[in-house]
Amino acid sequence: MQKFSGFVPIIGAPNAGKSTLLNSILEQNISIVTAKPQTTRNRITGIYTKDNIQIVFVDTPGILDPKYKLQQFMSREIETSVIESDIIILVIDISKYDRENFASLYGKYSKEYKEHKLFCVLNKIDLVRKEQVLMVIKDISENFRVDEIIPVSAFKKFNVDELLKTIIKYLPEGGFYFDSDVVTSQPEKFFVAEIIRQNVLRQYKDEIPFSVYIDIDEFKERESGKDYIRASVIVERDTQKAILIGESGLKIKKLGEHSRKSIEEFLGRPVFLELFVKVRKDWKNDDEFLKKNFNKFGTSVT
Ligand SMILES: Nc1nc2c(ncn2[C@@H]2O[C@H](COP(=O)(O)OP(=O)(O)OP(=O)(O)O)[C@@H](O)[C@H]2O)c(=O)[nH]1
Ligand SMILES: [Mg+2]
Repeated sequence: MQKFSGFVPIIGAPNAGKSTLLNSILEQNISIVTAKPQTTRNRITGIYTKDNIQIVFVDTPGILDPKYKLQQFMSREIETSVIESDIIILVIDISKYDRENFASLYGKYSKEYKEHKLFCVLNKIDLVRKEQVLMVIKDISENFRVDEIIPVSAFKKFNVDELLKTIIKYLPEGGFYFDSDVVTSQPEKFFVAEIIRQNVLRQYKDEIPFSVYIDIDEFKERESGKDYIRASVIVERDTQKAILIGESGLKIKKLGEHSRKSIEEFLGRPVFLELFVKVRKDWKNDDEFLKKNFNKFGTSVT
């Protein structure tokens, strides 16, 4: 049978709902989601395969002006995923639609990537009235050239099927990039680190979550007994270390318990998780640290 396949990066402002959209399309929690902006740091592949169709979605970090080195690395993740794509999905939070902001995102991706198809996905339509949806569709179609405008609610899984059908219509002919049963190209280790980071984002307030890097020092699968996972929770300053640990170690204990449960759910088997808090001064601006660690778990798409 003739096959169709393509690379489809999902880009957009922080908090627009890109990761929620990926999870909703795949009906699996591949990419972590939180209420905080700048949740996603790496590009994350989510592979949809059905019959003769394969779509390699790539979730990306929210687009912003890099203020520190980590954000420069994050921005590069977006560029890399866009270069070799077939259709770019630009996700907009419709409840925050603003023509000027849209124009600057659009400008970048319509000029540099002329040969790509550009879809505009208006997300979070559950938060606005129908008139607002129609108004935004009108505004975008009158002022910009995009190939498709599709309103969805990634959270409520509304109209996501329609998006999928439309993507399929545009897919070029070509063989599969991955085996049919593969859902992602990241290794288990990556997800384990991300699950711990998601729990940090949810449990701690303010700047702590953004200063955390999770390193998996050991991941031993054991035939008999639980898998053993040792992870470092790396922060930038001693004061953050103290906050993370909490009085009498109560906070880190809670983080460990919650993370263990989510990891067990994800892996489908019991694990023994040990967390160690470490300080690496100002790691978010540390080129050497970032080169060595960012993308260490191989989030490359091919
Ligand atoms: N009401 C509503 N909320 C949504 C929808 N989609 C996502 N959200 C919420 O928006 C917040 C951000 O969602 P994410 O999927 O993490 O957003 P993102 O674009 O991946 O964010 P970054 O990774 O930080 O760039 C979360 O609290 C989601 O639950 C939607 O369709 N409707
Ligand atoms: Mg995200």
